Amino acid sequence: MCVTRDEWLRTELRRLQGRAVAAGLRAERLKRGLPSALPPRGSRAWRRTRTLTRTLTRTRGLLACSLTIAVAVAVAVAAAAFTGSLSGLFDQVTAARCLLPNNYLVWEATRPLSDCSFCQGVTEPLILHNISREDFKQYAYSSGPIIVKGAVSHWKAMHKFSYDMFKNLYEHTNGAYESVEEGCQFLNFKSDLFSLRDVFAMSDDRANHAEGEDPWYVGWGNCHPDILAIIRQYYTYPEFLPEDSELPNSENIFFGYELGAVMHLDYIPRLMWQGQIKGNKTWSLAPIPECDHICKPFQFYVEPGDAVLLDTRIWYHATHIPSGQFSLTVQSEYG
Ligand SMILES: O=C(O)CCC(=O)C(=O)O
Ligand SMILES: [Fe+2]
Repeated sequence: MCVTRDEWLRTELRRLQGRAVAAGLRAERLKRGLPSALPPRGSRAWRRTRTLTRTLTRTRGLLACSLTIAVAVAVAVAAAAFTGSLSGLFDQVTAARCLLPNNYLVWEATRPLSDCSFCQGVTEPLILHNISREDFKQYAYSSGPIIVKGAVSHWKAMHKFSYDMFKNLYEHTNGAYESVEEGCQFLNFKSDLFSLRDVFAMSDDRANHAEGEDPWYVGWGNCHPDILAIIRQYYTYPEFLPEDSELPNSENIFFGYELGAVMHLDYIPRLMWQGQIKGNKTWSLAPIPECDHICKPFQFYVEPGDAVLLDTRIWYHATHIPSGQFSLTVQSEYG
């Protein structure tokens, strides 16, 4: 089943600890943990940390390499408490050596705290049927989760999209793999496949999850203009989304067997929508840790043809595919 949010955070912290020790930080200081290195809540230094984390959140995209921001913030806050210099603090953080690639743990450690009204009392998705754009207005831009049953069942993609179709497209389009490597995101989750080339180089048996073969599950963004033009012939944006909503200029595909996506938050500018094209999928949602005392985790289930909407920036989410089924999803954003 899915990794829980807490298990995932623990694993990431252990990995961070290992890399920090390997990079020369003293183990006994790290053992006390990051929270003990941070100033008491409400103190002046704590307020400075919050200002800094907000600044970092806004400027994250500009940082050329990822720092171990969590560690760097703790060290820099301690230094700034001595010197009282906030600009010095920022310089120290941005000048630190890279210990980690830019990853979810770093993002989690630097995101602003959230108030919990978005998840209070939410224990299941809102389920809608045949909703018009006009009727959807009252739900649009809510943090979700919402399922619109059968909303994409008319897409031609329901019959057309498959592993082989995407393999064929990527193998026969000049510069297609490079476009993902250079300009789009590839997510391998728990799979041992580290690029789209690896995905489409799998044996037929593994690709079809034949008996005895390891399951796999990946997601990636399509940003090659020729590929986008072809695949967009087979789906459209859900008709109920507000006419004036801002949309990104590419869509993502998630596909594979069993594993699904590990528990994570997304660092994206808009709300998420997706159309479930093949297979059933279980979603596990958990509130962000600061809301654990008010909000509870829960799961729900989607079927082929359903659309799912969720603010994946504030709901931790993981997915799981029932054994033996192949799941394929088109995913994008609106806001
Ligand atoms: O569809 C999935 O398995 C994961 C999707 C996801 O993480 C997202 O849409 O943000
Ligand atoms: Fe996500």
